[in-house]
Amino acid sequence: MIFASITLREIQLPLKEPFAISSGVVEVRRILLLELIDRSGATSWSECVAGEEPNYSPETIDSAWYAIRDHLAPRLLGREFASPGEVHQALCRDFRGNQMARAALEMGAWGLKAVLEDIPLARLLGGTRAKVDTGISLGIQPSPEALVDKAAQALAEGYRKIKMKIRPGADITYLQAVRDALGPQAPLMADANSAYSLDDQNHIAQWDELDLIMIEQPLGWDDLVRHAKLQNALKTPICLDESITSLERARDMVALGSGRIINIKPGRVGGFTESLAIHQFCVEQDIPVWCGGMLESGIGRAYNVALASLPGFILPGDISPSARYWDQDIVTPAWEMDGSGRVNVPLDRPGIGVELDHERIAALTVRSHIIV
Ligand code: OSB
Ligand code: MG
Repeated sequence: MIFASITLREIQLPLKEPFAISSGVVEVRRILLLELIDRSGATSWSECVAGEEPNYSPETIDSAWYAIRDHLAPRLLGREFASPGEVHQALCRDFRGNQMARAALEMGAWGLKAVLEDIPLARLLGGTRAKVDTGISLGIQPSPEALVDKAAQALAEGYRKIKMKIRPGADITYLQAVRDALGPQAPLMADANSAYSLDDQNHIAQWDELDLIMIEQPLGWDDLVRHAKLQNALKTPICLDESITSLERARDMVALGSGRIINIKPGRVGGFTESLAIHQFCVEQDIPVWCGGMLESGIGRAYNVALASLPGFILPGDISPSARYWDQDIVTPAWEMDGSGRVNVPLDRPGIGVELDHERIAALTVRSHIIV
């Protein structure tokens, strides 16, 4: 592949309802889309998962826009790459951090490769599943009753895992209410997005009684040492999200005992090359893996669905259908989930497997920049 042009676009896509995590709320997703055009004319679109505020990781849509426009895209333009792995290397050389910015380009290169080879992206990655198990991520609700309603509805819709966002003051009473209402078999978990410290160890240890599948990222966003101490004192497995930014961090998690499960978000780790390496490592180490989400549009979702079709993704991913987030997605067909909580991997179509709604994308675009 030879990159002839790279276009950055920002779209603003309103969520159906605000999504609250411990560190902030989002109502309208500001999404950076990339369009990569090969010298042959073949085209691939990808999505940067960075949010508007640096409340999940240090990156934002604006830092990613700048990193891609001024530093990363110029490394790719006009050059020939034999594989997305070479693109990954070119983006990593003497370049610290900015995983989400790198991932948008690197994943776009995988999408382009799939188009050039005329095969589904999931096949190119080594996916083995035709359907992926799906979970829902519920934002923090105003009351335990409101959370119970949402969780009961999700279970009725077929979701295979129900993740509930928590924060100090909205944790055990909320989770207990859902456990009591949905029963001992309900597949429940909690995600704190780094809202606690080791001072809360005794409080968190009480959650063991809730029989959660896992507790996601209770402590610092880049911490491993304190998570190891906490995991040692807990029966419930800790799943790391924010702290796993590379294969090295995944190795450190295992070496230190900081957690027992990993949520892989390709955007958080710099793309698919790193995601595949982490997946391989986790399979070897018997670490269960699942695919996280970042409120992606239908474009980013396509990449997540493809990744989640790999064999090590044995837990349901945060890969809800389009209608959970948007009145209208920017792809056709929209992503759908069947009544038993599964999303089809589009194995009958080359590339990312969905068409773009170009008119809608144009209508939602607030800025664009083309680099040739
Ligand atoms: O921690 O997994 C997270 C959304 C924004 C920022 C962080 C997280 C999330 C989610 C959304 O949980 C999952 C989804 O896309 O459905
Ligand atoms: Mg998380």
